[in-house]
Amino acid sequence: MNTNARGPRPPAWAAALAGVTAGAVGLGVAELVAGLTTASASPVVAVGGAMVDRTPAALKDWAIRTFGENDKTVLVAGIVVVVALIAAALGLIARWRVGYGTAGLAAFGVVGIIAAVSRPDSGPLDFLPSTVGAAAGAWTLVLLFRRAGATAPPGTEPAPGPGTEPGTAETGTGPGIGRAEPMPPAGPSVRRAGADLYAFDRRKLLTGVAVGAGVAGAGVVAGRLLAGRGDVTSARRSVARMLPRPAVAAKPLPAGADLRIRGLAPFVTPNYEFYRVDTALVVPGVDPRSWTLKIHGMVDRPVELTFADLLRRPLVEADVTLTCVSNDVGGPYVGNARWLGARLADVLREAGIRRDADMLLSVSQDGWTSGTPVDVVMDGRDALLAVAMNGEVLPAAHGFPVRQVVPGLYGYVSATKWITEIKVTRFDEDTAYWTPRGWAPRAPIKTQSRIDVPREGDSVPAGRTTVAGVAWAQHRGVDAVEVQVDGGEWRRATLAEVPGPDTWRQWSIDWDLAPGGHTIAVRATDATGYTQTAAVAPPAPDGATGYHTIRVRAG
Ligand SMILES: Nc1nc2c(c(=O)[nH]1)N[C@H]1C(S)=C(S)[C@@H](COP(=O)(O)O)O[C@H]1N2
Ligand SMILES: [Mo]
Repeated sequence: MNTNARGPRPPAWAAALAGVTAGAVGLGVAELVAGLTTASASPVVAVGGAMVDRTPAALKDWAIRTFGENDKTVLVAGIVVVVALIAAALGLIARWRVGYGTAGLAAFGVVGIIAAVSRPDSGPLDFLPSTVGAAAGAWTLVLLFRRAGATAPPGTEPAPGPGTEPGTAETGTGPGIGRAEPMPPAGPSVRRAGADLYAFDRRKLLTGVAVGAGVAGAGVVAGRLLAGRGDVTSARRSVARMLPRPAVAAKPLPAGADLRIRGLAPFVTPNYEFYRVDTALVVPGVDPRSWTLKIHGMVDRPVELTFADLLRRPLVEADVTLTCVSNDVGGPYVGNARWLGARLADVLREAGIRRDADMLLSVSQDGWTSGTPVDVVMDGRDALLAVAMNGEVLPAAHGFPVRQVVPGLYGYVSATKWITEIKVTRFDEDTAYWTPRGWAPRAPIKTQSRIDVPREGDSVPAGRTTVAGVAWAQHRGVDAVEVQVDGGEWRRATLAEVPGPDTWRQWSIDWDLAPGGHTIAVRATDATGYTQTAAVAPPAPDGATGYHTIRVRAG
C-alpha cells in the first residue's frame, strides 16, 4: 500500500493523535536506550540540560524563585508538552505526505543528538537514544497511518459510486477494512483516485495508539529503572562503612545554639530538608571507586587523588552554613550542616600553587564550573573537600562522593558538588559557569537576617509575641540583630550561641503588639561592625540586600 500517495488522509484528530503517539513512542524508546547504555543523555534530559545552560540568568532566577525545588520538574513537563504539540503538528503534516511527518521526527532526533553529544559529560554512546528513538517514532507514524487507512484491493468490491449518499459512505467489508466508521459528510477520508479507495479505520488506529502508548510507557519505566543502575545508594552504603573518624572533631554544639522555637529554622538543617540548587536535571551518579580529583594548571606538581587517598588524609569536621546567591531577602536557600572533609588548602599546598594564580576553577562530573579565590581558600578557614554531611555520607543530591565547602562564599563560587577537577588558574584567564550569565565572578556572602516567626501574613494574639529568626555573615560572624516594629525604634534581639563565625545564628525577641496590623523588620550587624544595608537589591549579580520585613495582624 502506498501511504505516501497524496490522497489517503485520516481525519485531522486521528493524524494528530498518531503524531503524538509517534512522539511518545520515540521518547519512550529513547529513554529505554538511554537506560540500557547508561548514557544518562535521554533526549528530554539532554535537551533540558542544554536549555538550562542557555537560559538567560533572569529567566532561570525567576524559575528558581517561582517553582523552587520543582523547577526541574516544571522544565521537563514543559518539554514534554512542547514535544507533544510539535508531534501533533507533525501528524497533521503527515496527512499531506507521511514522509514529511517522518522527516520532522528525524529532525527531532537530530536536535536530541546535538544536545546529547554537546553535553560536557557526554559519552561515546550518547547519540544512540535520540537516534533509535527518532527511528522508532518515524516507524510508529508510518505504521499508524497504515493502520488508520486501508486501501481496498482493486476490484474486490464495489467502490461506492458517484451517487453514494454523502455522510453514509459505505466502507465495504473486505479484509483489512473491518468495521470502519461512517465517513463524515464530504470528509477528506474517502478518495476515489483510480482504484485507490481509502477508508479511515478508527478502531485499528485506536488499537495502534493504545499499543503505542503502552510501548512508550514501558520504555520510560524500564529506561528509568535501568538508569537506576547508576544509582549510588549501594555505593553510599559502602562508603558509610569506610568513613574514618575525624582527625579534628568539631566541638559539640553549644547547648544554646538552638532556641527551639516553634517555626524557627533549627540550627542544624536535616539533610532531607537542606535546600538544593544546581543545574543537573539528573543527579550525577558518581562511583567513588573510579572517582578521582585532578589538580592541575598553575601548580608545581599536578596531583590526582583517589577517593581512598582522600579518606587517608586527616579529616576535619566543621559547622558551615551554605547560602545561595539566588536567595531572596527572607528566602529559603540557606542551610546549616556539619561537614566532614579534607582540608582543601593542604591538598593545594602539596600540589604547589604558583604565586600568580588567584582562582581555583573547580569542575563537577557534569561539567559545571565554579571559580573560587585562592586567597580565601588558603587563609586558614575550614575550606573542605567534604565527604559527609551531618554525620551521613554526602547525599547524592548534595554532591556524593565529594563536594567543596568554603565558609563565607555563595554556593555558585565555592560549593562544587560531584567535584572531579580543580584547575589552578587566574580570574583574568578563566570563567566559571555563572559568570557569563550575569553573576559576579567573586561573591562573598552578604550579611543578612531573616524572620521565621511569625510568618508573613500571620495573625497573632495581641500582647506579647515572640519574634525569631536566623542571621548570617559567614566567616565574619553575627554580632547583633535588631528588630523594628512599625518603623519605630530598633531593639536588640537575644542571640543564640554559635560554634564559630561560619554558621548562621538564631535570634529572638519578645514584643508587645497592640491589636491591629504591624510591620516587623530585622537587620543584622556582623563582627566587622558592618550593619546590613537597607538598600533593596535583587539577587543578581552578587546577592540580594534589604531588610526582611513582614506584616502580621495582632488581635
Ligand atoms: N556540580 C554543581 N555544583 C553546584 C551547583 C551546580 O549547579 N552544579 N550549584 C551551586 C550552587 S548555586 C549552590 S547554592 C550550592 C547548593 O548546594 P546544595 O544543593 O547542596 O544546597 O551548590 C553549588 N554547587
Ligand atoms: Mo546558588
